[in-house]
Amino acid sequence: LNQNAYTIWLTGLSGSGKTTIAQILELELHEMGFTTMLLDGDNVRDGLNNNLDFTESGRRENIRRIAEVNKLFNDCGVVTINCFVSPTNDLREMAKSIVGEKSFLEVFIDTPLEECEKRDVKGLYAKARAGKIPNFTGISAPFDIPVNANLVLNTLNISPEESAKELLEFIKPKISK
Ligand code: GGZ
Repeated sequence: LNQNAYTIWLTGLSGSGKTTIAQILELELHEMGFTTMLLDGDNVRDGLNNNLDFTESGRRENIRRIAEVNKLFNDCGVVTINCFVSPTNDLREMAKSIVGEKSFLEVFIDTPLEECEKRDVKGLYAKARAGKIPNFTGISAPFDIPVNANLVLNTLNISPEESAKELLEFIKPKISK
């Protein structure tokens, strides 16, 4: 494989745009000939991690297993793109130490809570406000501002395409052999 295996780790609130940006990035990487694996709630929390909840310990185990999966993919040369809320610096640091610091790129998708709540694509914020979803990040569970992000993408005034482009330019020199 003509690529350096890296773990690209997108952190941010529900509805911040992680998956949208990741999907565009993945297409662009494919066009450039990279082999990638995109991991998000849809293919991880519904399968491998379908016995985990959103309590602190549930999230910790979620992120631990995901990080171990990243390590496996990276070990066979695949660039991984992750879209997980991973709400605390502690969880992100755990993921980084499992994957290995040298191959971990933390990207903060910095969309303010007000904007995510305004979008409310899946109606989850409304449900969380109504008390129907316990431990909802940003409403009834914490989200720490990342202190160790390698890149911060502010999505308020730029499109997902532009964010993906910025991310691509940032990672290209690192993942290209
Ligand atoms: C946060 C929740 C919750 C709670 C369900 N808190 O917008 P989404 O729907 O697709 O992204 C959110 C996803 C978060 O799962 P993660 O595995 O990324 O979380 S963590 O890293 O904290 O383990 C949201 C949905 O699951 N969801 N309940 N209580 N997000």
